[in-house]
Amino acid sequence: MVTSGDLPGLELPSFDAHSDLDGLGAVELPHPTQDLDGDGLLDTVTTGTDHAMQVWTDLDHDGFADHMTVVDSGGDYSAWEFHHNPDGTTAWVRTDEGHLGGK
Ligand SMILES: [Ca+2]
Ligand SMILES: [Ca+2]
Repeated sequence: MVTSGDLPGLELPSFDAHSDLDGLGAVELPHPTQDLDGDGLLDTVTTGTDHAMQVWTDLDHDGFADHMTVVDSGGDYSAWEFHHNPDGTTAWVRTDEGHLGGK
């Protein structure tokens, strides 16, 4: 089990479901610890605080996160994708947001 305190070299800012990732830029995932899609290659790092948990996934294994999902302790969530624009710029784009069911 990996906690946020056990991620050497990974200094990701802490986000909640209402954070705006504008200007964040590429997020390096040098040491993925989980295999989210089950292809046998580690691709995902989970970080978090008492208030929110972030799941960063590097789907194409280039060492940089392509997706981020954040769920805060109140059940609100948002999902982001890292886009490479034709003009060479990059941006995080929110693809989903909402509230998890349950309590
Ligand atoms: Ca994988
Ligand atoms: Ca990637």
